[in-house]
Amino acid sequence: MTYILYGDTGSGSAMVEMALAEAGQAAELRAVPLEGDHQLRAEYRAINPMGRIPTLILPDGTVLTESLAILVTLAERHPEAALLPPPGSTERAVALRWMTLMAAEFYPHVTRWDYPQRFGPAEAADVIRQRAEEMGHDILRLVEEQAGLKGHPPFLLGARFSAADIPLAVMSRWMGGRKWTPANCPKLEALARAVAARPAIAPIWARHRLSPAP
Ligand SMILES: N[C@@H](CCC(=O)N[C@@H](CS)C(=O)NCC(=O)O)C(=O)O
Repeated sequence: MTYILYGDTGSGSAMVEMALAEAGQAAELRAVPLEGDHQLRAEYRAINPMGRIPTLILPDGTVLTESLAILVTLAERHPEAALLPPPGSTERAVALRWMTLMAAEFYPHVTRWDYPQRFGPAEAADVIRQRAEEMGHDILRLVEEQAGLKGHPPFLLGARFSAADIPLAVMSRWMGGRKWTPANCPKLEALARAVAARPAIAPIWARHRLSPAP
């Protein structure tokens, strides 16, 4: 059996596709269109009760949800790809810090931006959306200033690419980020461009329409 990945164009499943490609792993892609809320249908919720994508089915049939858990698991299962520095290393701790920030703090703002009606009355939707975008941008600014990015070399860990670069790059495109990030976070933008240019990732980046700026 191979990996099975549930996802949609432009969604968080792009990050998992990129990690799989960097690890040289094939995956069967199964579409769960967010347009029309297919992720909330009973047949998909039987797989991922949160009604979210991505979901990765491991070759042994285990259901894995949560993008952070998926990326770390792929790094652990394919050590030859060196998607993360070794357990116990300082570099791994740094990678996990910023991966967790993006998954635990940034991603929920994306939910508020995408689905403001879940968080308040219809007349509050614009305010909820705008605040989610501002708070997301605050996090990207924090990454720009505090994550030790140098611009050159471009990655979180310097010259060494890691799985931590994937959520930083992909999420920096969301919530208006295709325009906002190049204008406001040059080091994060350099990281995103370097991730987008990686041979294994470039076709996935293009297919998920992560650039150019709209
Ligand atoms: N905590 C989840 C969040 C996943 C998530 O919010 N995915 C979005 C797509 S990028 C989604 O499925 N949204 C649909 C919905 O909330 O109904 C993760 O890290 O994987």
